[in-house]
Amino acid sequence: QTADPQPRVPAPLDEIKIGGMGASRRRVEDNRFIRGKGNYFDDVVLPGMLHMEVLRSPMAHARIKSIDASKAWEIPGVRLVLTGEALATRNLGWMPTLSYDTQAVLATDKVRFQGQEVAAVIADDPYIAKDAVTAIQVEYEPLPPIVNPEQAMAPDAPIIRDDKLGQSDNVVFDWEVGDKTGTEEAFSEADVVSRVKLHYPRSHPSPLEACGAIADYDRATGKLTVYLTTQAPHIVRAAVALIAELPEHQIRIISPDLGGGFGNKVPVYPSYVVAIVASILTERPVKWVEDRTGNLISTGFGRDVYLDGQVAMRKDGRILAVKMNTLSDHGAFFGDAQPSKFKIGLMHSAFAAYDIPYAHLAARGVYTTKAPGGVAYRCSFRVTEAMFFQERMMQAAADDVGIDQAQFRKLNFVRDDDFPHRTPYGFLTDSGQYTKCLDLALKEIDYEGFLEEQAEARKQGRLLGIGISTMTEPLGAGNSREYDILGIKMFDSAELRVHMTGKAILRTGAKTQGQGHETTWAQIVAHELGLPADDIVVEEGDTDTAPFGMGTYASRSTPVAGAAVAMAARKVKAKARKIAAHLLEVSEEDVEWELGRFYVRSQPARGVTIQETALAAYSNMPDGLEPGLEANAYYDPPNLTWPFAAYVCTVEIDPETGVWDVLRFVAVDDCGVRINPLIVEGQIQGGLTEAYAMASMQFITFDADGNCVGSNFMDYLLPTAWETPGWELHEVVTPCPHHPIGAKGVGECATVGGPAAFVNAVVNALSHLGVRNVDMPMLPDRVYEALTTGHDVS
Ligand code: MCN
Ligand code: CUN
Repeated sequence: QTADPQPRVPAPLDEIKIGGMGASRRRVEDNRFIRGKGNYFDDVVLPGMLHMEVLRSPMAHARIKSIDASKAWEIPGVRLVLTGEALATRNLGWMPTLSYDTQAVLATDKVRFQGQEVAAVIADDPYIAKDAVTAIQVEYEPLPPIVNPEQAMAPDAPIIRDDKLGQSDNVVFDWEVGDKTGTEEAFSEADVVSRVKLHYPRSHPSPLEACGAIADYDRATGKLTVYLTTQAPHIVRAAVALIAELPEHQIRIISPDLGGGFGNKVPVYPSYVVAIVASILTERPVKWVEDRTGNLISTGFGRDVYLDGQVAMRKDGRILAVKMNTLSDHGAFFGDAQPSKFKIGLMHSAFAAYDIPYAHLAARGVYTTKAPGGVAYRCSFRVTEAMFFQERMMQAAADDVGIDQAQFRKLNFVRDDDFPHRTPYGFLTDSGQYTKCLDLALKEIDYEGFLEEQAEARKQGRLLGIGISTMTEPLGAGNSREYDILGIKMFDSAELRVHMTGKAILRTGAKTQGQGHETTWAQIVAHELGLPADDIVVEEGDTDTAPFGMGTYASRSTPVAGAAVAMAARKVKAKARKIAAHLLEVSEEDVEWELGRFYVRSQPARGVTIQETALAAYSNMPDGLEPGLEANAYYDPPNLTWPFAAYVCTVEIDPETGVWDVLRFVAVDDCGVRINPLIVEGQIQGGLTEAYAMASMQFITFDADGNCVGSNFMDYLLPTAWETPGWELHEVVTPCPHHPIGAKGVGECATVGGPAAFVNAVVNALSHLGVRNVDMPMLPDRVYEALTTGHDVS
């Protein structure tokens, strides 16, 4: 006879098994994507839907003398033809951009870039609409095109924005930041000054799904519903309310599954506005699907910035100061999507990883007759340019002062015990282990071994090179003291509702485009509450149901919305604890928590699961406590997050052709605590592939007439699995000190830090020939020119 068995204390939940923090959970959204069951906007078919096609300008710069649409009206099936003049009578000829400029919706006075929207036809089917736009006759009087900043600033340059009162040149802004006097003084005391001139070419995010909209205005209810390819649905709702003067509660923006965004789906494009107007006028749903060329020639591009940079050093290699002069080409309308306060985005985040006393940045932006947009392409508000320039300047400086490039970086890194650290341009970084990351990358690539191999190879006329790129970048805009877009502060939100059976729905103000939020947000809730991640459905992108948030770009989702998810879950947990105390008949102070379960401190076997508290929230709540188990959180982060990356790349160049091959690429990323390591690695692999694309093959150029070269995927190249090198990924974890779960953003790190590693490697392979720069994209003919002449190629 044995005594009654003691009630057994249940084994604690295994966080990884329930899909919590750190679980490499497979992406739940892929269940539908790989079965062809995604719900993209183009899959939406509404009864009575009409189709819109846009007429684009064939010229870069021309006065519009007349538009004759009579032939288009005559085509059977055409329901509406819209021109800028028709919009202007409704006060919709122009719209605001995200950078406090204006942009023509449909051109009236002039066209200002090739591909600009001039008119639109709405018809019964897309083919009629396409035919009908070609029947619109526009008489243009050509004006001189302006395809680079030099032309824009020439004294006799035509003024592109003659629509703007008081605009007497083509300058968009002159902006500066940093300590000019201190920087000048430091330069005067320097032993060595290193100088480079670089261009970061115009490139394009080119998501596989181009942009589009279905606008559906219901006259009976007054409600406007728009299915839209947007990364920021609430910003669009606010913009539509302001532009079209519609009441906000009558506007519903639905951003369905997106086939990639990469920044291309942040701006509000003219055709969106035209589709909305067309639906209001026809009282029918109107669908507009952008084609590939339209996407490449008219929507948000990336970069197009020239740099003249200098580094002042002591001869022992310590950097005393840096100077950056940037000249950026914004196209015809200043449409950068970026925080209001900063004219050239976060370019001044450069050199944040290095302990440098003084820095100064002078930035000038100019108008040209090229497409507007700017900042897009996995850039975090021009951090991509900042880090590229920084790491190219670092390599040139190391060479000029005669110190090994790895050693030179370590010499100037902010030390681990030096946080919080004020960067030379005034940001506050808070954590990092820079030397540890770089050392790991150097060890993995066998740095010393490669240098020996390189020296040996040079004797045989082979060209081997090694390039390093290290950087900390600001991700997760941002705290409302400094960050807003058009005055709206950049906080974000989450709303968590736990049903009575312990299943839950989570909504946030972010909007996934492929990053896997449906998977990772559920993991944060699983971590906080012990609910299995599979029991939590995540919904984003519908402004009628999602809490207000600023959307997904600048890798801000994890730093801001992800933090809101944790905070909402914590509020739910606090309420569940009260219910648990009631169920366990003890006071709240005596209730302890382990993952998924509350128990009585003195009697661990007496407990209730989170699911049991959920049921009680609807069936057995304590007196005086509101029923239900849900919470929302608006999160205003105290600071940006500062992930770090050390990328090391080795290449071999074929001296006969200039073709360069990546031998190895080692990436060490520190993005703090990783919610889902599998997704993080996917983000880094994708980002490195885009970095490789820009370094090797991508650029949007213009001929002397302003024609866009790169308007299709024959000219604008996307790397396939065939060209793409293999990536060797490693990690270091320095938790973010202020984020509720210690995570930092990661979505853009590899695209931001990657390009310089490739260029530094190619330049390093040619350095003994006297080459100090080859501008991107490093096409074989450019590399060949550099290696045969020993000159820089830009
Ligand atoms: N994550 C994680 N642990 C961390 C950080 C992030 O598990 N410490 C996960 C997140 O939960 C999320 C993903 O990694 O599932 C990316 O998170 P984050 O760094 O917060 O970036 P965002 O979600 O805000 O995504 C934006 C970023 C940007 S700005 C561009 S551009 C870009 C990018 O993401 N566009 C993409 N990656 C993309 N990936 C795909 N597939 N498609 C795009 O359009
Ligand atoms: Cu700038 S590309 Mo991402 O920030 O959407």
